Amino acid sequence: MTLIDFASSMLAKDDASKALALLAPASHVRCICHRNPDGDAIGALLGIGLLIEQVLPQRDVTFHCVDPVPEMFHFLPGVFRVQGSLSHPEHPKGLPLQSDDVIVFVDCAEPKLTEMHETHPQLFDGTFKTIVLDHHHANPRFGSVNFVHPEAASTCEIIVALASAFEWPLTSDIATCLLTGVYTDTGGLLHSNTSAHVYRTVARLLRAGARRQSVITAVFRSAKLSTLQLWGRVLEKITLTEEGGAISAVTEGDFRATGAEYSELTGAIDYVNAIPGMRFSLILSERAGKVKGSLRTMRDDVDVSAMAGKFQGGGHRKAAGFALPGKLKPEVRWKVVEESREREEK
Ligand SMILES: [Mn+2]
Repeated sequence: MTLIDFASSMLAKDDASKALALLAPASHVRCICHRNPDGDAIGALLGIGLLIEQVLPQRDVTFHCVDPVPEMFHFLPGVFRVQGSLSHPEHPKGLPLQSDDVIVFVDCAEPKLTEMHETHPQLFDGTFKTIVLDHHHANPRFGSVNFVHPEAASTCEIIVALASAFEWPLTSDIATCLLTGVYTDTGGLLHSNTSAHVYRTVARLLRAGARRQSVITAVFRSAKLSTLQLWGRVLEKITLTEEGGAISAVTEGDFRATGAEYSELTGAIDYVNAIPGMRFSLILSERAGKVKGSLRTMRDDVDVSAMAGKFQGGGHRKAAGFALPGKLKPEVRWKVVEESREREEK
């Protein structure tokens, strides 16, 4: 089976031609990703926008995210073009969207994740032609045309399939953006979502000249001093429970002492989860009046999303989380373990 066959098995032909029909008459294309953007959001945002600009050069393509692009992605081509929301100093109520604008949403599981659903409801009520590119199960397919493929490990993977289906050429810059999303959403091709199709996608991107070492260095081989010091505290405080949990916790004091932002905790859980023989791992972190819990497991017989559900959280079977109002106390930690265990034993 060729790559094109793979691509077309992933993409319904009429959706692809509908998307092209939408884009053809547009003079402006607004690409939007979700708040708190990760590598897939930024990679897909830049990847699809630069692709459209390349194949349909008469279009004015703009890139939008309500939150700033994290520093680790500043190496990506075109990243300086990412603007905030659609608002504009001369038009405080928003950029003067034109009736023939086409909006492209990437990696947004639902409208509110753009954080533009209240400021720009017209983006979601059918006023504009919209294209949704996403891989989240829960996506309600809120676009005029939807490429929603939960079987894809990343939104960038869907964009590569789309480019193959349309026979759109990938430049080295575009391939670098898209590889970033493929890598980050698979944890560097290590997560269980790393399918054969992911490897084919990576092969296609490397053939197109994706700068793999730049992505790896920026995303997986760089860490700020504050991050390492915060992780040091997490690792030092790991305790193993009789129930088979590897548990650690960070307080507001730990964030203050290391100078780390909350977001710098991301990734530490993979180390806590590395201890052989444990059923699950948990990091509790105190954040502005809340206690956030991140749960992971490597085992097929443990469902951490059910554990998170006990605390109004959720997620996937092997990675889940919750947030509770309050401060971090040892009692909270023990309660978490006991209730989860009771539930599993039922
Ligand atoms: Mn994603």
